[in-house]
Amino acid sequence: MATNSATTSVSSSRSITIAAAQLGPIHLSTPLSLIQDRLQDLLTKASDQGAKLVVYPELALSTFFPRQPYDKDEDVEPFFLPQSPSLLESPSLSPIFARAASLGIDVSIGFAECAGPTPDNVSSQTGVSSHQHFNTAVYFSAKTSTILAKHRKVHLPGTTAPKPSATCHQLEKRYFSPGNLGFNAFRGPGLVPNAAKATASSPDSAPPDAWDPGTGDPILSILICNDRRWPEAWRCYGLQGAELILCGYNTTAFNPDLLGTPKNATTPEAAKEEALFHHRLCAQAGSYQNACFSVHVAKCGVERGVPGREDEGEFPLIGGTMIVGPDGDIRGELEGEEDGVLVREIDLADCRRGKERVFDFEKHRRVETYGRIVDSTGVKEPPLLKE
Ligand code: ING
Repeated sequence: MATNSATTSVSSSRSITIAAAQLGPIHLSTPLSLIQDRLQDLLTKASDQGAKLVVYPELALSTFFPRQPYDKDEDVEPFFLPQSPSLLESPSLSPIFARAASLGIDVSIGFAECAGPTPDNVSSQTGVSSHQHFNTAVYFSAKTSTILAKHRKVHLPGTTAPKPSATCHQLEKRYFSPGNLGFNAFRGPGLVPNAAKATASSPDSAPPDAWDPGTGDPILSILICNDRRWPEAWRCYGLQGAELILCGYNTTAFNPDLLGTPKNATTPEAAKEEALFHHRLCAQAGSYQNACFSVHVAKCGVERGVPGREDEGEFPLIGGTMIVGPDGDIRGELEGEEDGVLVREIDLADCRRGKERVFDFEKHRRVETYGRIVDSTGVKEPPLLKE
């Protein structure tokens, strides 16, 4: 069990001790009960180090099943959590939430969500399922014992159909619909003392200038894996004053069919190093450019298991679990690719420097020049030059 903690001697009024709860591989054959034991064990380890907020990876309740081509609904459905009973009562999640509530710890966790039958006006991803499926993460508040927020992964990498020649696949577009909830920041109650609260004179619909920015309950946001590669996603949260972004991921270490083979990274080892470089680049840039903390939590190591076949198959996932500060600085990174917790005390007041100077959006952004960002989905090149 890799653990790593560092605490500062002086706590400020907006300090929170947070934990990244990294998971080693979950194989196709790993029983849910064992996964739940591992999640509980990480919660205990984080609690023992004083954490008040624990972040688990993307798809933390199953193997990364989009690496395999499934054709039948009944083969895929078992990976998904049904909405009813409510997620709070879900047999898969409720033991974690119950323990978190008893420890007074907030939890963010990723899983495959079944949102019920596909509405008539929505085409199911590829006909693999008659249900609407999302790659989802929720935030559970210990103070209120409720699920405060849900994010459905917007950016789905890979393809809808397996490539015949591919050795491993990235089929999230086959099994999930793009997230339909957008990017909505939310506040976490009970995490910092003396947070400014809505009062009769400044009800929760009060205009944003009714209170000093950065004085309310912490402004939290959720990204899932590939979302972190898209600056637009980060900026949607930055424009809501996000102070801490929670991001779980399952990132492949070697998948030439998905990523191509760069000239300088032709071996699996070199490909893994490149994947780690891009992971850190996205995390540090996103935090810096939006003056916010971010915590990135891996499910990592080599996942195994191929449905209907004896051979185990190998799907290597990178580690790189880390906590990044609002200046893009890495506050801590976990070694290894097994279950482990990275605990850090962070002071949200550190965000003010960037938010009130270099990235004071109100002062420096020029939205009248940004039209292309929402008007164009793909690239439109300038016209060719004449001879
Ligand atoms: N996985 C990967 C991710 O975005 C990927 C897919 C890997 C895309 C490497 C590009 C480069 O981290 C998921 N699950 O999104």
